[in-house]
Amino acid sequence: MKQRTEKLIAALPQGFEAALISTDVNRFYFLNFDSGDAGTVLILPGKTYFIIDSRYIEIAEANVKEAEVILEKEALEQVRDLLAEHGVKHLYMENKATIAYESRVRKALPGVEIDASETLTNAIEAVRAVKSEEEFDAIRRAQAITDACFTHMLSYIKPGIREIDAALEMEVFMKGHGAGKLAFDTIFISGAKTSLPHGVPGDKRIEAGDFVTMDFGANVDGYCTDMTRTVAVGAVTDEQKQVYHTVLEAQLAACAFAKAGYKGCEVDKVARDIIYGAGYEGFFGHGLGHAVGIEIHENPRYSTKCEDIIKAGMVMTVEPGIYLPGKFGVRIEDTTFVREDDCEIIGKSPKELIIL
Ligand SMILES: [Mn+2]
Repeated sequence: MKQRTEKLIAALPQGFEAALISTDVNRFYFLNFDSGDAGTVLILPGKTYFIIDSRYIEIAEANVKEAEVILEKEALEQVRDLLAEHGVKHLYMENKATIAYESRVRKALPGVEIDASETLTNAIEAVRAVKSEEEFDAIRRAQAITDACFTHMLSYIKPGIREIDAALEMEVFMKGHGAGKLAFDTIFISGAKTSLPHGVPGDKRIEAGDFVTMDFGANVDGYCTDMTRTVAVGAVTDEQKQVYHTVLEAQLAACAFAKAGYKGCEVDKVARDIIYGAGYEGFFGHGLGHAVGIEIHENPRYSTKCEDIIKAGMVMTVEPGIYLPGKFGVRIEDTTFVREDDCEIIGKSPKELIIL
C-alpha cells in the first residue's frame, strides 16, 4: 500500500531512512495481506520489502502488490543485507515489538542506529486513525452484517435460552452472512450479569424481567465494527426504564455533539455530564468510546483523559453505560464516522427501549 507508506514517511521526522514492521496489525496495514504472526516488512523511501516464510510465499507473491516479496531464510540477516545494499544507517522499529525481538534486531544490525522509541508507533497510529474510502467501506459492510444480526436476535431471544447458545447464534449468523472473522468474542449476558461491562456468556438462561446486553461486531476484509444494544425481556421496572433512558439520552447527545476539532475528553464529557447529572456518578467507569479499525480498540479515545484532537475520517464508538452492581446494567453503542461538521452513525439498528 504505497499511499500508506508515503503517509507514514510524511508523518515521521525529516531524514527518514527505513522502518522495520514486525507487529501483525501494522504488517496487515501496509500490505493489505494477512500473514498471521509471520513475516517482516521493511519500508524504505519508495521501496517496501516483505520477507515471509514458505507457508505464505505463494499466496503473498500472488496478492501483495506494493512490496517486493522475498522468501524468508534468516529474516534479520536478510534485513541486514537489504539495509547495507541501500546504505541505511538509521532504522525505526515499533515500540510494540517485544523486548526479546528488539534485542535480536540490535544484535543482528550492529552498524545501524536503531530508534525503538514511540516515534514510529505513534506515527503509524496517527496515519491509521484517519481511514481511507476502502477502509471505511469495509467497516460499513461489517456494520451491515452486525445490524442484520441484531434484527435476527430480536426474534431469537426468549426466556429459557442459555447465554452461550445465544452468543453462538450471533457468531454463526455473522459468519454465515459474510463476516470473515468476528471483531471480538461476542458478549451476550442477561439479568444481574449485565452490570459487568465485559461479562462473559455462560450457562445462565434468559428470564422474564431480564435486561439482555449484546456487544458484538463483524470483521470484513480485516476491519472491525463494534455495536452494543440492551433489550428487555418480558417487562421492565421503572428503575430499568429510567437507567435505559438516561443512557440513551447520553448516547444521543454525544453523537449529536461529536465532530472534527474537539478533544476526545470534550466528547466524553457530554455523555458523562448527563449520566452524572441524573445521579449515576460512580456507575459509568469506562470511557465513552474508542477508535476502531484493524483493531477493535485503537487510538484516539473518547475518555476523560484523552487530549487528542478528533479528526474527520476517524471511526469512533460512542458507548455510554450505567452499571448497577448486583442489579443490572445498560450500554448502548454505535460505531460512527467523524466528519468536519458532524458524525455519521454507521449502523441502522434502533435504540429505543425494546421489550421482547
Ligand atoms: Mn466498543
